[in-house]
Amino acid sequence: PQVSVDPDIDDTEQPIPSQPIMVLLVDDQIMVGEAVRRALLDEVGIEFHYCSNPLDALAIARTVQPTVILQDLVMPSVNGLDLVRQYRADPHTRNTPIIVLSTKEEASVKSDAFRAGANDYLVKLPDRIELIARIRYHSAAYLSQIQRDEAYRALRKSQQELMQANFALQRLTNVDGLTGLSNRRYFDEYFETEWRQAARDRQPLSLLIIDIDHFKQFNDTYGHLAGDEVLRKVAQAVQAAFRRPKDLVVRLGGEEFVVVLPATPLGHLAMLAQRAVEAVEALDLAHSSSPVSGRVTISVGGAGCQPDRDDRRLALMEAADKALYEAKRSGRNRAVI
Ligand code: GH3
Ligand code: MG
Ligand code: MG
Ligand code: MG
Repeated sequence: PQVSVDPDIDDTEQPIPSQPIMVLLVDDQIMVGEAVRRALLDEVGIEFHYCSNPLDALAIARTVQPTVILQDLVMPSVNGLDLVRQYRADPHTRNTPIIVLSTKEEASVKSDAFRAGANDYLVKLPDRIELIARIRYHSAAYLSQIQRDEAYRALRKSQQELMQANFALQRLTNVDGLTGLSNRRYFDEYFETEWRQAARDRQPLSLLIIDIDHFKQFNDTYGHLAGDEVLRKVAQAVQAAFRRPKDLVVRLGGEEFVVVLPATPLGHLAMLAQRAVEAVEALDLAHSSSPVSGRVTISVGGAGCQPDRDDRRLALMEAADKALYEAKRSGRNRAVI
């Protein structure tokens, strides 16, 4: 059955579980502490913490994690403004709303408090209604900011996971499982792209097709697993022989490989193909049933051209294939361009 999803239902509008408001009052006068405690006594959802020694304020703020700090300015041991600056510098209280509570009414003092990082300023002792309204207002703003931050982090995390999954999928789609080289699917894409780029840039494009010699006999002699190991080693050696960033080595299928060489003129091709032949010979892998040299060898066919129309692309493949056939026919373990 179809599950219908109502686009008008917005998850973000579901009721938010109410978190308790935590008030931390820092004031050296016990009487102020008592007055605020009494003011908040019957308030639902407000928890009150009081700190009379400003030297303990930062440590208490870190443990209590208040949703709002009520901060006195004039205290014997510490300047309240310095304390406000310290809350702001501390990662635990960097964004915690701070309401300064002070007997001072001068504009310049208020201005200093705001500049130090306070969010609000109340002259002591404010009336109960106003105090509670400000506490609720600042706490709600703070808590919903925290929720937005968490939702944002969750979003970022799922975006990252999606990107990783995408990356893994790309790999599965484009990479040959046995050798780790690019596969035929990716070759088709890359060859087409590079062909068009070369046509635009008026740059030559070359191809090498590589085939392991007498590989059927190798499997028959040493077994399929040993054959797989040879495929991996040959792939590695050929890959290592082509170092330019745009060179692409592909396992076309079976024991056949192709190398795409953008911006490579035909004149360089014989040398590059020979490099691959020698790299595989240098692996020195025994192949006793090979009539060529008793070692695993490859034959290489190469062709290059100046790309123009799209429909000539196949002709380049065919030319390289023909050259490979010629390399096989003339004795293997060699390159023909
Ligand atoms: P030639 O020198 O003319 O290329 O002879 P060849 O035996 O290499 O050519 P042929 O096309 O007759 O045989 C290719 C062999 O490659 C057949 C198959 O057993 C082997 N082969 C293809 N894919 C794999 C593979 O994934 N693993 C292993 N072990 N062998 C493979
Ligand atoms: Mg004081
Ligand atoms: Mg073959
Ligand atoms: Mg072969």
